[in-house]
Formats: sequence, structure tokens, C-alpha cells
Amino acid sequence: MKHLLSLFILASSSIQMLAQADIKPTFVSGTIPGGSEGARMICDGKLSTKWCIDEPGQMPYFIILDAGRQLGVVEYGLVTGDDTNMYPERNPVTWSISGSNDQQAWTLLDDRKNDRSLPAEGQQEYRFKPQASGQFRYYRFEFLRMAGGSRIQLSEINLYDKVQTPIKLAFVSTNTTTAAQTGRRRPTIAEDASMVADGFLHTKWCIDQPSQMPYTVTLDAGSQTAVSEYRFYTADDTHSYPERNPIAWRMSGSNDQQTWTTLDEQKSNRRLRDENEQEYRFKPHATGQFRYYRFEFLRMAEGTRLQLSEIKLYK
Ligand SMILES: [Ca+2]
Repeated sequence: MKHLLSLFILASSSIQMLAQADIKPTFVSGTIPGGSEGARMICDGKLSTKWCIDEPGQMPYFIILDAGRQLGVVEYGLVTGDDTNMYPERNPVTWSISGSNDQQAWTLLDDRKNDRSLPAEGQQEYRFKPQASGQFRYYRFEFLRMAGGSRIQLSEINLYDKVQTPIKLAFVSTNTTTAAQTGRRRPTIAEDASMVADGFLHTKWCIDQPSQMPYTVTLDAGSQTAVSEYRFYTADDTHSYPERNPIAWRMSGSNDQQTWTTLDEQKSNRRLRDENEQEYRFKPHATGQFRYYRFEFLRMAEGTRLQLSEIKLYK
């Protein structure tokens, strides 16, 4: 009982803390705002759309975002385009960020010169901590130089007013058949449960083994860690197969892989949509210090095939 009570207190303080974590900025203006690859795509919440322009006469390119209210950005994330593995030269390397409350007077918050942190990998978020912070409603990004040439592409810009640290995960086990068990090569190897923790959105766990339901995957956080948020990512062809999205699942934590504590349970959650490689964030109902995290998938939108490209946990 004592344990349950402390768990409940942990859970409620965590939920309260998280309520102010997410910023959903809206687009104000930018270089070439319209079109299928215009600046508006930079905060539409979809990794499958991007801002991709090549207008040397209009450099430096800019984007202005509205955070909705005055707040202090402690981290921002630049997300690469869907084909950045083929076109890494489009990654920005020199840019600045400024904050304002009236869009007239701007305060410089971060200034990056020849920063090559963005990877040659599609749809990857790289986070930066600005050198300065302040309470601002509007944030302006100016991109002065790309890795090569004058074409820029980014799928999203994310703003954070609370640092959320991703937890490095290792795959532990699954109750479903794995590549090692079948002895077969691709595509089985490319689609087994370990693919939800390999860091890539273009690889996925995709299985249809009705006798093994609920499908289970156990992940190792490396040390006892409290999880404040977990994220599911849909697969590369979820647009064609939305029925494979999970709608009922259970998340549990353990330190010995014997005793499991239920942290979250969803019975008919249809938040995952028919969109490829999209991120969906969930706050568990409870939290605690656990090293192992297990997800059990009990039901899909339709049928018995499950697919997810990644599962991520955040402190
Ligand atoms: Ca993956």
C-alpha cells in the first residue's frame, strides 16, 4: 500500500510537471511560405512534409514561429528532411535564432557558425541549447549557409521550454519470433522487434503472429530511470496500412524482469493515424525508477498485424 501511494504521488507530480512541457508553435512567416515544400511545412507536425527551397536571391532564409505565449526556449530541435541521407548538403550549417514579443525588436539567442551536427540521415531530430534565453512569444530563425549549395531542407523545427532527455535504449527480448529464431534473412531480419529501438524510422517491427498475441517487447534503459513520456512512431507505409496501428497496449516497468508494475494502459486509443513515420507522444499514468520497460500490444486497429518503426522513452 505504501508503495502504491508513493507511486501515485510520483505520478501526479510528473503529470503536473509535464503539462507545461510541450510547445506547439504556429507558423507566422518565412521564405517562400506556400507550396507543397514551402516554409509553412516547418511546423505542421509531420515529418513526412518539409521546407525545401533553393532561392539564392532570398538568402538568408528565415522562419518566424509563434509560441502562442511568452516563454523561455531552453532547447530547439531541427529535424532533417525525408531524403537527407541522399542530400546531406541541404543541412544548414550556419544560422541564428532571435526572440521577440512584438516582431520589431529582436534579441539574439543563438548563433551557430559552420555547425555540422545535423546528420546525413532522414527525419532525424538534432537538439541544440541556445546560448541565451528569455521570455519571448516569437522566435525567428535565419539560415545563412548550408553544407553545400544554396538549397535548404528541414522537415520540422521544434521548440522546448523544458529539457526532455531521451533515454538510450537497448532491445532485450520479445515473445514474438525473431530473425535469429527463423534463421531467415531479409525481410524477416529487417522487421523484427529489435527494430523499434535501433534509432531509425525507416526500419520497423512488423509482425503477424496471432498465436503470440499480445505482442511484447522489453527494452533496457541501462540504469534505473523514471520515464515521464513515451513515444510511438508509425512505419514507412502506415499510410497504406493504418489497420496495423496499435489501439490497445500496456506499459510496465521492472528492475528484475520478474515483477512488473503497470505504468500505463490504453484500451481503445486511436490517436495513431494513417501517416508514415509520425511521432505520437504519451504520458504514462504512473512513473517510478525502473531499468526495464515492457510494452504489450493487445489489439490493432484491425486484424492482427502490428507495425511500429520506433519506441522512445524520455526522462
Ligand atoms: Ca526503427
